[in-house]
Amino acid sequence: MPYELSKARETHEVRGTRRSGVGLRLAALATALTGALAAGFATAPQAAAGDPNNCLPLRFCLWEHHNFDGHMLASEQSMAYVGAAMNDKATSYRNRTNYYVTIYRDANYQGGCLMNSIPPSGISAGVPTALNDQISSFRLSEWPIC
Ligand SMILES: [Ca+2]
Repeated sequence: MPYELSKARETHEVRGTRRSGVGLRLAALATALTGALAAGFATAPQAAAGDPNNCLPLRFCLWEHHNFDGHMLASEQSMAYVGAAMNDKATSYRNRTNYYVTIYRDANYQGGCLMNSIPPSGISAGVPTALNDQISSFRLSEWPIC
């Protein structure tokens, strides 16, 4: 395919203003491909799923699935409720804040700590089974709470 496209381009250049039917069709195809790629990049969170660097500096991030995949939630502050899209779904996390992050089983920091407070730079591609799909709230603090 790359060969045919470049060949069509050469033909176009040689013929000047005249374009062959094949050249037009290839040009249309190239345009369609470019559009498809642009659309792919427009939905970057999906296209780049699985990359822990989707979590930007100074944020604590939760992902729906193992290996930083699926829906991602990012926050620079405590959340008394992670929201319906992430409630009881988080499986991997990354802490890029400068704070400890304590994760709780229930909303409003209730239900007990699910594990020791996560230190700055803490990261997990998959929490232990007992913690999986449990997190409902998390709190940032200067010192570990649990
Ligand atoms: Ca929960």
